[in-house]
Amino acid sequence: MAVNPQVMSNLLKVYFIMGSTNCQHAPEDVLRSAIKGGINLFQFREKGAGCLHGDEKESLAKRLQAICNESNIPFIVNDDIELALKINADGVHIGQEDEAADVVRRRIGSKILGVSVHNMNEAETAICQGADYLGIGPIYPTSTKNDAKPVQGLTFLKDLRSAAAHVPIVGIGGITSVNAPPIIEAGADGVSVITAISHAESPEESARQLYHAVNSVLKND
Ligand code: 3NM
Repeated sequence: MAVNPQVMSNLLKVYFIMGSTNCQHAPEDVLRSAIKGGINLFQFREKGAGCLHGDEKESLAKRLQAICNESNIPFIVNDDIELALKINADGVHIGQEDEAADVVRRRIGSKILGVSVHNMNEAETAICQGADYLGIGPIYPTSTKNDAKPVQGLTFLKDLRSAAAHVPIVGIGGITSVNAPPIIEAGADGVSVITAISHAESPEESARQLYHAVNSVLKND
């Protein structure tokens, strides 16, 4: 663990994830709009049919990183540890198919490390190996990730929160401002979304609605 858990939990409130294939407009414009609406954390996830590679991928990453830097939004890179190190990103997010979390932790030093987990075993291992936060999903049906696991609803999230009171947790998969509140009530610190913001007519307004949906529950705690 490299980041104070309370600080990490606050960063997870509205966690926007995006790559060029998720956008209907210029990614830079979508990200700027989302930041205006109040996102707390950003992940660059360049995946799917037609995604960028090599220099083009790096160039887009740097442009989006610069936009995040202007607003003090930490910039996380999905999977690509080399890229994260090369451009000095603030952190990386990995899945179970990637390098083990302890190996990644040694490579990235004190950068933020997020790990996707689907059961208690994976969660315990990720925490022991140095994860700063855990991603849990898909909570609801999603068509954004081709190889998403079966929808898991809120059961695992609730069990994990009971077992680990202070571990920073974020839900993912099919989340909108309408269906976000039960995820926070179940114990997540925040929600990560792709489509709800990247495909919105106004990413700014969508991010704002997500922010209010999450905070309305947190305030009642
Ligand atoms: N990971 P949307 S679901 C990137 O279950 C990702 O681990 C998932 O996109 C997981 O907000 C998912 O458009 C896609 O549903 C999230």
